[in-house]
Amino acid sequence: MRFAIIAPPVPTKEWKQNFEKIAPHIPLVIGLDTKYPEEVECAMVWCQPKGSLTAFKNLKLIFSMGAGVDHVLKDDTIPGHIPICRVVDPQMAFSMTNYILMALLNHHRSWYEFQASQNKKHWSQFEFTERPVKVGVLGIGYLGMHAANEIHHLGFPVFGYSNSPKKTDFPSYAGNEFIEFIKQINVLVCSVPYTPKTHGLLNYELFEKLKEPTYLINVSRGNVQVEKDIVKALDKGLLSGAFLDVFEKEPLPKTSPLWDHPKVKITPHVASLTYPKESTRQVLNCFSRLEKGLSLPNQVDRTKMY
Ligand code: OXD
Repeated sequence: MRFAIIAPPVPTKEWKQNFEKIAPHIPLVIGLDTKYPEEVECAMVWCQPKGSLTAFKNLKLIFSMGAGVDHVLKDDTIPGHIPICRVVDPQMAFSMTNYILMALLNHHRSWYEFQASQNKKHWSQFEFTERPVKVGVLGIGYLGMHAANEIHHLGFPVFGYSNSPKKTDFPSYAGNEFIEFIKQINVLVCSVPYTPKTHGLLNYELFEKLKEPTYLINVSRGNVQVEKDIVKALDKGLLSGAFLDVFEKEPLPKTSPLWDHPKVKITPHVASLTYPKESTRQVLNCFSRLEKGLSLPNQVDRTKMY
């Protein structure tokens, strides 16, 4: 029996080191170049090439090395009977929440304006006040809910939205209450999974329905946003700014107008990185439960795509 890591776009050295430390008895294959494909029973994946997993005829488990699973599911050759599980890690939630807080607080406390003053050696003591923020978290799954709770506990007004109703400590909306949700807010944090339903969700039509100029923070997936619509909405004042970690095409092409837009802040898909040690612990636990015929933690529902 072997495990494999199929993750062409990411460095795998740390994953390999952790795996070999935690499970020295299990041979690990990195990439697709193996003489023993039929021995691979578990594949840890991030953006595997389409069709690549079919070489592993005895594959029993697929484990997403990231919180999102769209990168796994876009490969429609994966046989339906193989369970897919994903990492759900409190440290990732901590990191994601801190990223969202960074974006939120920089906006709330006029950080960019103070920076501009500093560049001019200008003492702008009474020029910028705290911006009143009403934060909407679109997508209150594991990561979104963690962020929403922390922002709520800091004392900011928070509103949540999810597909199905959730029990929350703050007002939340579900299903066809979307318009009601976006009418409450002036900061929109997007943390939905990427599915056919969320494709292009952050578009001009939605921005036009916002009640107030809204600050957009997107930490979900680039294809949830329509970048030309974001630029248009910023220029028309429907959006007051955008703090973006994900893009329709990554790396963001040098020709993108987002790079130079004065109201846009960009980070290169780093809002929450996966921690190899905890992910390795989770994949080994999943596999051992599978072998014992037990239920699998954080198994993906392929019809919902999360
Ligand atoms: C993830 C990501 O899905 O980093 O974990 O985007």
